[in-house]
Amino acid sequence: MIHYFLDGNFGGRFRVEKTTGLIKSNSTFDREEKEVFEIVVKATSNPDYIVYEREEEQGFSAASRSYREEDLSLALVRITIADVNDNAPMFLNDPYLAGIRTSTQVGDLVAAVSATDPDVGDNGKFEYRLDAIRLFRPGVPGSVRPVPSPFNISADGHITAAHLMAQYDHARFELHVAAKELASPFRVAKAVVKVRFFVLNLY
Ligand SMILES: [Ca+2]
Ligand SMILES: [Ca+2]
Repeated sequence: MIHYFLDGNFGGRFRVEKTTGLIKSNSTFDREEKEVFEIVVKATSNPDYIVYEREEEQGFSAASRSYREEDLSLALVRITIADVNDNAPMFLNDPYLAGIRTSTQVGDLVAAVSATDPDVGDNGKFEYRLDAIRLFRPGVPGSVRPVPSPFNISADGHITAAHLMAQYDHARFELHVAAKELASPFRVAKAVVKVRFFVLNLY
């Protein structure tokens, strides 16, 4: 009869069934915390085999310290934690402040926003969009939504002018930008970009 033991406990995240050799988990996992685990399983006819716990040491994992390739009673098992989409995108700044000139042309860069999502693959992908644009005119209470949109946002978060900006001189804008996940549950991160015109110093 063969008995199986984890050679080293490695934080107790896994256990092996002594008689079947099935490896089971003792805990929950988060790929963003640790993606790959290596454990060593010992097969022996000794039901009272004594396991010595090993810790990570000097850059060698506990598994690499107990595993010896020439010992055929030992198996090195590499366990990769699959990703779940458990992180929302996040903007690196909020709010963003941008200054433009009345001479700004169509296509000129106004601001660059950036978000991150630590998940991998589709779980880490998102798209930028402009949710709302508010235009504040000097001397006019409140704000209006300019139509058509005076700005565009690109796939890499670059906000560019879609109109000549001279018509908005002395006004200011608030752009509500979003980064929306491309995978379920499609979380949305939001940030505000405040756009003002540079004041020219005339001497
Ligand atoms: Ca995500
Ligand atoms: Ca994840």
